[in-house]
Amino acid sequence: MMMRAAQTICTTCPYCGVGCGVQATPDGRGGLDIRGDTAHPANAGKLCSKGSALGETVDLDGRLLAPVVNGQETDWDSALDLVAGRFRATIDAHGPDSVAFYVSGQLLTEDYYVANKLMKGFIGSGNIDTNSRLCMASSVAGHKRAFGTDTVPGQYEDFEQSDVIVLVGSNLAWCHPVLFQRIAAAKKSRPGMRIVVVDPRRTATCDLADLHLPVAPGADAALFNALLTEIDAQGAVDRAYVEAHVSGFADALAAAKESDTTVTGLSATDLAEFTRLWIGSEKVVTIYSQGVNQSTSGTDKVNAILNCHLATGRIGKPGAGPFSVTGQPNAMGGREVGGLANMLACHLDIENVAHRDAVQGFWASPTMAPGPGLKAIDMFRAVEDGRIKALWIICTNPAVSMPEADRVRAAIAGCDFVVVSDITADTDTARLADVILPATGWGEKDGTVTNSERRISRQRAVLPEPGEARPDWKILCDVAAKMGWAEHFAYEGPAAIFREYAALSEVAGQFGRDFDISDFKAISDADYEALVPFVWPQGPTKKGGRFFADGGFFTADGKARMLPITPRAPKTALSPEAPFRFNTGRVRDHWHTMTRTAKSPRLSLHMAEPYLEIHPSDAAKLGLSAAGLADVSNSHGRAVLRVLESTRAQPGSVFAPMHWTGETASGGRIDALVAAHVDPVSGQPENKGGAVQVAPYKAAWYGFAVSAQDVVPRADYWAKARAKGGWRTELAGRAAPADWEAFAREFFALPDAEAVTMIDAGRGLARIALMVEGRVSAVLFAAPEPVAVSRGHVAGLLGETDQPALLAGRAGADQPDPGAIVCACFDVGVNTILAAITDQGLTSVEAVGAALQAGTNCGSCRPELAALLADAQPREAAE
Ligand SMILES: Nc1nc2c(c(=O)[nH]1)N[C@H]1C(S)=C(S)[C@@H](COP(=O)(O)OP(=O)(O)OC[C@H]3O[C@@H](n4cnc5c(=O)[nH]c(N)nc54)[C@H](O)[C@@H]3O)O[C@H]1N2
Ligand SMILES: Nc1nc2c(c(=O)[nH]1)N[C@H]1C(S)=C(S)[C@@H](COP(=O)(O)OP(=O)(O)OC[C@H]3O[C@@H](n4cnc5c(=O)[nH]c(N)nc54)[C@H](O)[C@@H]3O)O[C@H]1N2
Ligand code: SF4
Ligand SMILES: [Mo]
Repeated sequence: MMMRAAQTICTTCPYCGVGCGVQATPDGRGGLDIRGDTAHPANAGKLCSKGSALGETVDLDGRLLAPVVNGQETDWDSALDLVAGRFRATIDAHGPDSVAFYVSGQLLTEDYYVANKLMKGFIGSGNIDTNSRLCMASSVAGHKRAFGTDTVPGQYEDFEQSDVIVLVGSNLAWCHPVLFQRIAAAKKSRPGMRIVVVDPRRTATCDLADLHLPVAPGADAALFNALLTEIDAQGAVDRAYVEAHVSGFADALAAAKESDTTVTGLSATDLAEFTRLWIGSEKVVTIYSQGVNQSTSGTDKVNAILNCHLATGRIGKPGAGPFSVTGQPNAMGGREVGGLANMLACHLDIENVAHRDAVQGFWASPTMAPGPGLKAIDMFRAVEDGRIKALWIICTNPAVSMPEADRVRAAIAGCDFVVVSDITADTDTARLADVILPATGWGEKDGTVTNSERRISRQRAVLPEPGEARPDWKILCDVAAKMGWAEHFAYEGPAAIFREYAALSEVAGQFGRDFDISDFKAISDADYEALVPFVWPQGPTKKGGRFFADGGFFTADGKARMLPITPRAPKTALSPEAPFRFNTGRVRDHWHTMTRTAKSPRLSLHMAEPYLEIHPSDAAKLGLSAAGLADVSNSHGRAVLRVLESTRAQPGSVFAPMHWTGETASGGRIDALVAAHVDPVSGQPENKGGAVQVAPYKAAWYGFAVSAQDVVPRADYWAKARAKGGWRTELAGRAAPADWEAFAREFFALPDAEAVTMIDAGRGLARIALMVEGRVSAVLFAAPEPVAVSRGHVAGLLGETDQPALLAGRAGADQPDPGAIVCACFDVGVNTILAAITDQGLTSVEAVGAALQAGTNCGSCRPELAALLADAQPREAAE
């Protein structure tokens, strides 16, 4: 592969659906210098902590660089022959529905397009589904029920133009940080703007809110039914809009009036304030995310929200509309290109014979999926019971991220033939595969993605393709060719795929669908290379902009549908065996199963361990100790998590992040505890409404270790993360080792290192540093209680030569412990910030920035700085 010259390339961030533009310049050492692209409309130069740290995640450590068959590296030709041969043989023996693809909203549109074409048009099955089933399916279904298509009506600028923003089940401050900052900036310049957050937890997003509604888990539909009832009662219905453009108003209102508002658990005052704010402003945007979608009533929640916007005609207008924010960088692109089992490309319907025939004609394909395939949860059930005998998993890690993850892991392990395409050599899923295929990753591949506001941007390669890695579209086309369809998959590159896709959208346009990018059907390779971000549609009838201000819905009569909604509680009832509501989600600086963000020490410092957020009153009742461990269990599985007491949780509800895997912790795979109950319309699982038992984890000892080399932890409990110059590992065990020094030598695999020890066997205390060539190579602190050493200080000891200072556990008075890192860009810890607040009398986020630089680069930590200012309580370094 040719090395590209070290020039700056404009590309798009591979993390969240904000879709920020990034300028990347190779640093000559295999890494990248990263800046926000000031010309990109999504972010105008800003990046969050994850985007800013992209340069630290592109090294080749842990990368999969050659095809692997049964644990042995091999060449592409043999691997592809095997994959094509096994899929062909399985289809011949058992029919097209005996195989499946499980793909990802992190694929580029061009990858997605060929995966969908191969499965639906050539293999002839609908069995291609994606992790977007766990993410966007309820929003897709809600949109289709109301609008006739999966259309996001608004644009990001609506957030800045609105007077009231309601965030429902969205932790925007952590999950879409640049959008959050756009809102924060708008509120600063127009202080009259009002922000409402609807979330059972008091999240970082609440730090910007004028009103936080701690809604009972699952009760959002009841809340929006209450709003619809008030909209009617207060005469706020837009009669003209409803008359001209909406059907179903009367039934929807009648159902709303029947609905029991008390299930929301909200006070009458809070409810009245919410309806007053929402109804009182024409310019209201309701932003929603996984607190809405990931629910067994997710689609109903979506429609309850859409009902309110339709009844008031507040849709598709500047500063007004419902807005589903997408999770993954190409969640939206996957929806457009037909990546879900129940749709065709370009928003055409798989159930519609005319649509199917048109797509088949366009593809000139030998067959066509006769109808929808299996949705994610059902797909893995079919893997479990042997109906699916060959499975190809691309760009996703279902052994960690699927509900009932232990069961899914066992199903994959038991499948006759499993192929995994990934960039990472060791993932929980790749470990189960017969064949692992090396894909090129972000920074090495070319294509397009669509963000939450329908804006299509280019991802561009800036680094060489490493080892034998190939782009995902290419791997799919290679397999298609070996299965006998070479001429249908003979693309020279992503531009050719994009042209074909744009041409197919013209066909969709003829059926009156919204998705039309036919302006690009003859785009040249050079123009594709230079493509600037644009909002679809781009076709003969409409170019960019909003939808539905003047009606024009994609239903037979052109009217939107309001739906009667009857709220339902989460499917899993609480019980004496599982009395706590189990809520799950994300942290600020990690991305999903951490295959990339865990490479960055500074991203690993914000939250270094899997944890359980629990209200202090519950922790006290259960006898959990503040920095101890919790045993979390139910009939599906078990996890062991660090206790994080916080009044941000409601009593009776606990929260755990989804990021930790079998690679990063002993008991952090929290999806093992999530029941696979799905929304009946969308098939999306209820990741937020489970039930668990919580008990203290009885450890005889706790430890904290740092090491220059990676370790294979041998302890009952462990969780490891990158630190500067090495690794840090939290440990605990049921029985203390008899000989601490021997344990340390074995643990760190340093049998001959010089040991500096301070061991008090009677009290179970051990402090051991192992020196190699006079420098600290590993340090272990162990005690019968959670080890109270300064993590940052101990991690900083690696490479030190000064023995006496080694085992103090914290720095001297001249070097205060910075505490858990709050500002990842400038490495500023919580204790440093608190000290500056007290000593210098700082009162604003700006003042903290001026004093310490914290919060002045990416700004992702500004909500936390605001919270620290509001409530100057010291926090545990274990966070
Ligand atoms: N840092 C970071 N950012 C990310 C990601 C990441 O992994 N890390 N992933 C991306 C992806 S793919 C996605 S899908 C998005 C997700 O973005 P978000 O949806 O904002 O994130 P979550 O943390 O999953 O959940 C949001 C909130 O829903 C709340 N919630 C739980 N139950 C309910 C309920 O019944 N009602 C309401 N109203 N709220 C409830 C939770 O308490 C949580 O705070 O983030 C994207 N951005
Ligand atoms: N309990 C609970 N579970 C959840 C959620 C929750 O809120 N709670 N959220 C759900 C949601 S919304 C989502 S989106 C999912 C996400 O869950 P996953 O999709 O399983 O998580 P990722 O870690 O993003 O997996 C992406 C994989 O693709 C690899 N990869 C990265 N780039 C490339 C590439 O270019 N090509 C290929 N072939 N591979 C690549 C990465 O190494 C990684 O192994 O999790 C879901 N699971
Ligand atoms: S907000 Fe952050 S993670 Fe999301 S696209 Fe922008 S830089 Fe990337
Ligand atoms: Mo997602």
